[in-house]
Amino acid sequence: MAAVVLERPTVHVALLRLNRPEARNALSPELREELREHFLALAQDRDCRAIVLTGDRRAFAAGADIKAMVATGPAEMMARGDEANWAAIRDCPKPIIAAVNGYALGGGCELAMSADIIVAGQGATFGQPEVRLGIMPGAGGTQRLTRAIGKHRAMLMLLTGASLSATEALAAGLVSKVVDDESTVEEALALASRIAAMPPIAVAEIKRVVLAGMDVPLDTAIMLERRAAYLLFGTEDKREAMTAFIEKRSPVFSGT
Ligand code: DAK
Repeated sequence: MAAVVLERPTVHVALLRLNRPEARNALSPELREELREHFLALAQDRDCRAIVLTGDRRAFAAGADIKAMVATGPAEMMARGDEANWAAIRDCPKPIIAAVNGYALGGGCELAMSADIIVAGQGATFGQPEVRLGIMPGAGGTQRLTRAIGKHRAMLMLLTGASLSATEALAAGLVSKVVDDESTVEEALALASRIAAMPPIAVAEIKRVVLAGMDVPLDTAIMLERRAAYLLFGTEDKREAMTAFIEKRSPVFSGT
């Protein structure tokens, strides 16, 4: 049985479901490789314009698979090449929406934070409990959490393993919105469809500039923004969108 299931629920939208419910969707090495393969393929798939990533009602993902790490030393961890699995998600140019129900812990929280938008069900729980296992986040958690919610709240979570409820995560700026548990995937798919209906080159450039701009000085980030903004004036979709506005009709985007 596949550890990650790909569905195409609506036009231009891909839905990836983590499928290890018996292990709270713990991120086994096999699951992470499957995720990498899906993200690499969807990155190249011109028919895919937005990706929703979800788990099940009990868990988005309860972290890296502890049973697959208990006897593992640093050399073997490095040799597993997990970095390439995370890089495929990090470098995916398509917008990614995490639809989180239940536990998003450890690597599961890091996976959610790798998304561009996080829709959380009311019962969702976010945390980085690695310290309790004598380890620490290794897939961006110390950095993405700190950037998302600030040093002092991040330290509280990282040093104690304390988790946040969905409402607390929203107040802290860790998630984009909170909805009823029953509506999480539906809401994420609706958002994905809205984004998929936008001009794809503009969407890709916005994502690229927001992410690249977070890691460089403000002046450099603003220069990146300006260059990308000029570039969009050369697209067919810009011409179509502005012409459609003036002609009072709906635009039809070609992705060029
Ligand atoms: N790994 C393996 N199995 C897990 C698991 C996990 N993270 N989480 C749950 N399971 C399994 C349980 O062992 C149990 O299996 P059986 O006993 O039925 O065989 C089954 O899922 C159901 O779990 P529970 O009975 O515990 O279910 P509950 O609903 O009562 O509790 C829970 C759910 C999520 C609160 C609890 O299972 C739990 O606390 N899980 C562990 C959460 C955790 O500590 N997560 C952090 C893992 S460490 C790195 C990159 C990344 C990482 C590290 C390094 N590098 C690149 C170096 C990341 C590390 C982590 O994420």
